[in-house]
Amino acid sequence: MSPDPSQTPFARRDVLRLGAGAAAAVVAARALGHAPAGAVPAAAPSIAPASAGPIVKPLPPEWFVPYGTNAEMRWDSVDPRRYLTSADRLFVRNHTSTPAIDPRTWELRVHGDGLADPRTHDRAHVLTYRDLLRLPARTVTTVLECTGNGRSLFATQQGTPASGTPWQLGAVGTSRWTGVPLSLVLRRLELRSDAVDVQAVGLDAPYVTGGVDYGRVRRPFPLAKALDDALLVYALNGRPLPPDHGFPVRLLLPGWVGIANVKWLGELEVSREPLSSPWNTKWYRMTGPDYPVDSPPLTVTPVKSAFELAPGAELRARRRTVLTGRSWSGAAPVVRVDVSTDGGESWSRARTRRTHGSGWTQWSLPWRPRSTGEHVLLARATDAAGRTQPDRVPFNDGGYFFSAVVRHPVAVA
Ligand SMILES: Nc1nc2c(c(=O)[nH]1)N[C@H]1C(S)=C(S)[C@@H](COP(=O)(O)O)O[C@H]1N2
Ligand SMILES: [Mo]
Repeated sequence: MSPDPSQTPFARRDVLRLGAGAAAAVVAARALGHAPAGAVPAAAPSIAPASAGPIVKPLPPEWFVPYGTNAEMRWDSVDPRRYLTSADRLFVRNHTSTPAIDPRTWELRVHGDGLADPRTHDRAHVLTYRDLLRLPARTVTTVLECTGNGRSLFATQQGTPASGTPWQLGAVGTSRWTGVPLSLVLRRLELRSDAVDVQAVGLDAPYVTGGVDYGRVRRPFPLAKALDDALLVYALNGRPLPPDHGFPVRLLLPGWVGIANVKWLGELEVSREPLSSPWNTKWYRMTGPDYPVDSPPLTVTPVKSAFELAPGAELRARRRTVLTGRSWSGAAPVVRVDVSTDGGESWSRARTRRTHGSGWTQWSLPWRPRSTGEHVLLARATDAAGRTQPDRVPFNDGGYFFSAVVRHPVAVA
């Protein structure tokens, strides 16, 4: 059958045959029924969406530590009985502000010379929210973590502060994400065999810092990742994406640094040439005396661990407590966690629970502190790829990838 030029590759008759998942139907009903408060009605797609606010969702102080347009999850608020991070507890990292986007006018523009039928931005292939919801979907459980998670530990543990949001360890979560495989969309559009890169562009306001306008948040990634496990995500834990987490659609690159997961996705450029943006050249690369000038953009996240305790948490002497925490890695499931309750002198293997998908691994270790005073807890994880947490990590200017074993003080009384 010859292609009908009046039909987009995502025309109704085409996708009905494939059928839409039940999740998509529910999400569509919810999201299209209630456009977000403050949504721009019937705005022309080229008009920048209004800002809904730096962060829209409530940030109760018992769950979050706020930093302007960012907020991290408090580890002492994590319930050891719950594996998933709920949408209302997931950290937020906004370069600017959460935009209000109307799903009825939202579109994803796919263009570039890497497509078999190359298109400029103005003549892009257009995918609407409804188109997307009608395509076959996949759900994955995976970790989402900011590249700079743990940044403050460069100062507190290694004495070399790095500039940027002073995250402790809470810029991370594990959730279930539902969306359409990007491979499916790209294969329908048909690629040239020499296409190499895809650039994802967000619809939030251009990022201006230090008097320089860097344009919209955007970051390229290799086509191989796009065709592997990248998803165009529209649901978080079975519900429409919340505004702060990218409504109506975000990119998900499982196992990769937070910045790769572009929120409020509006555009994908597929190119025969390597693409770049300040988000893979200026930021989110290792720079500093210990790194070569041409160090590559950061992709897969390292192995890390956190206790489900506040720093300096108070514990009772001579009473059995169960220390709990979680460890994660962007490369492979965590297979082993060792915990020390005496500042690293001796170690015990923690009991680990089942890892779901590429999510984190929960662990526990009973402990009966014998003496009062300050104790230092440590947890060191190892993943199935054989990567483990070092005692120290070389400094980098951006304060990225603090994956050293964290010294977690507690007060025993
Ligand atoms: N469009 C857009 N996408 C973005 C960002 C942003 O500011 N704008 N922040 C990135 C960064 S640095 C991180 S860590 C994650 C955070 O995702 P979350 O806010 O849903 O937790 O989104 C990424 N995607
Ligand atoms: Mo991030």
